[in-house]
Amino acid sequence: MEFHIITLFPEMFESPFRGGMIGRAMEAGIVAVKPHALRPFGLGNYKQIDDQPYGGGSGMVMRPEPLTSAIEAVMAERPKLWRILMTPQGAPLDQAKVRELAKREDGLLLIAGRYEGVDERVRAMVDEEISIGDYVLSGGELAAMVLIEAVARLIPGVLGNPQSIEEESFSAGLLEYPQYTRPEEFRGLRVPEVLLSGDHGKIREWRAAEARRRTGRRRPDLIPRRKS
Ligand code: 6GU
Repeated sequence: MEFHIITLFPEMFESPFRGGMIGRAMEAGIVAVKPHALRPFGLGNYKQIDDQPYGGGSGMVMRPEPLTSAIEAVMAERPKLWRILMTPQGAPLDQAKVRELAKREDGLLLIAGRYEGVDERVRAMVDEEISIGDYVLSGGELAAMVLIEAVARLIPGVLGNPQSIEEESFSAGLLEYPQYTRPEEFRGLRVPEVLLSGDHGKIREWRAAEARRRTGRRRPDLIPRRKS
């Protein structure tokens, strides 16, 4: 699957994906990350990208022409890319959305805007808008990388062990249960006895109960609502 990114900072996308499982998937040809520099599409001798907001106010706004030209140039090569504007005003990225995007085999085109904003008319040029959370980043680049990382690991062949994905969706929407590895006792803290018991039914029950308890304490907003 191809991830294209339109960005003022294409070099940001080089090192983060080199190592790890995504790096390996890139070498294997399963995943490709293709940044496209926005600057050459800028206007005039100075390759201007942004300008002052109509109506006044602080901060600069990205002009529609360079973004539109860049989107059209990439789409001319890959007409089926699903276009996503990365913006704090977009729909929040969650695992359900990540799963949905992982099915878009024709690839994604992520447009990294700057925080102060892009001209409203650019919205007509994209298929959807996505945010990675309720906090401020100066640009959409890191948000695009988060999205790529989350989506790429769901693509068949990227993750070493496909069962870990099934377990993630099995625990659908809840936080993970507590995990332990060796040693059995560390600084007086013991691994729960049930995990050493070899009773797989009991272990499954314990993990499900712990996942629910932990989610209720830490993230009550994630507990599925009862239909009344
Ligand atoms: Cl997608 N962009 C920016 N600039 N800030 C964000 C974001 C995106 N998601 C959360 N904060």
